[in-house]
Amino acid sequence: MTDFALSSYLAAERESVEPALEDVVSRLESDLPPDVGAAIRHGVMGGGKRLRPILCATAYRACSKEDPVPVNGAVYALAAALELIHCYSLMHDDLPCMDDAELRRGQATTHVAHGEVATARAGAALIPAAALQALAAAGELGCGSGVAVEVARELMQAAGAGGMVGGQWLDLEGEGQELGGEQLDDLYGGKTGALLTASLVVGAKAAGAGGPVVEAMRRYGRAIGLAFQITDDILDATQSAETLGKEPSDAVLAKSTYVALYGLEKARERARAQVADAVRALDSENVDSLPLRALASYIVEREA
Ligand code: GRG
Repeated sequence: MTDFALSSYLAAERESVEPALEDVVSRLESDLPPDVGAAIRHGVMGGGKRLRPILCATAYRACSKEDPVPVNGAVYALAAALELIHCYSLMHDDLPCMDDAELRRGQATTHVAHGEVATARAGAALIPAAALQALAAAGELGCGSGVAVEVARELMQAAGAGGMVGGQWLDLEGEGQELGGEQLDDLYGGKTGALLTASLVVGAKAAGAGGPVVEAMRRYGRAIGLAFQITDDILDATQSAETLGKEPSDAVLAKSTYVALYGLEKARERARAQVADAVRALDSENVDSLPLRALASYIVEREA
């Protein structure tokens, strides 16, 4: 859609995200029992696309009123908070009492490598760590205390029962059942969409964006969140565990998916329609960001 060099952008962004994550993980390791620290390192530093922190940092830059946007490492400290929640969710999602998965990001899942007890504790420790990380980083970015609290609240609301945790409940309850389209949209909006949306809203709020721009970023986030999960369903149905670096598949877990409900081609169409809506959301508030436009397309074109 544009000649924006997204793969170099993503690689450079990942290089900025990793040290921010390393910083939090080493602090947590020094504060927590060694087995919990080791499980946190495994679950957080073991790869991944780092999409949520990249979206957060990108939204921050897109919404900043400063020109040029000052280079400030605290943006990645803020962005890291999103990845801490994401990583905890993957660690807990893989536990035997949930998806019982052994492979994630191309390696043994955290409980396989470090045991269920350490993994449960590590995941739990990451939730308050993420809230504190968001508050501290917002302060470092120069946000006033009101904005810093809003940023942390946005993150915790998205992570909670009205967002990701609620979506996961629906997901677990729906195993073995045939869910309808609306139910699947609710499930995906919570399980996957809430944190992706929060990534954008947190970045926008920390940059001082006003209400209409924040709402445009929320709409963009919801749209790419749904497009992301539909694409996940398509990849799950069409790629091997080796390519995806994770198993078991949705079919093995008897989950309802967009592919099962609508078929591959309709699922692809629906994902593309969400990308178009995401771009319309940017246009509606003149958010002029090549990376956000390119990221929306990447969400549906990615191969893993
Ligand atoms: C106790 C009910 C209950 C919930 C706890 C476990 C949990 C909270 C939530 C699970 C949420 C979850 C696993 C959602 C899936 C989101 C998703 C599509 C993950 C894959 O994201 P990618 O592709 O992964 O960005 P990488 O590895 O690239 O970071």
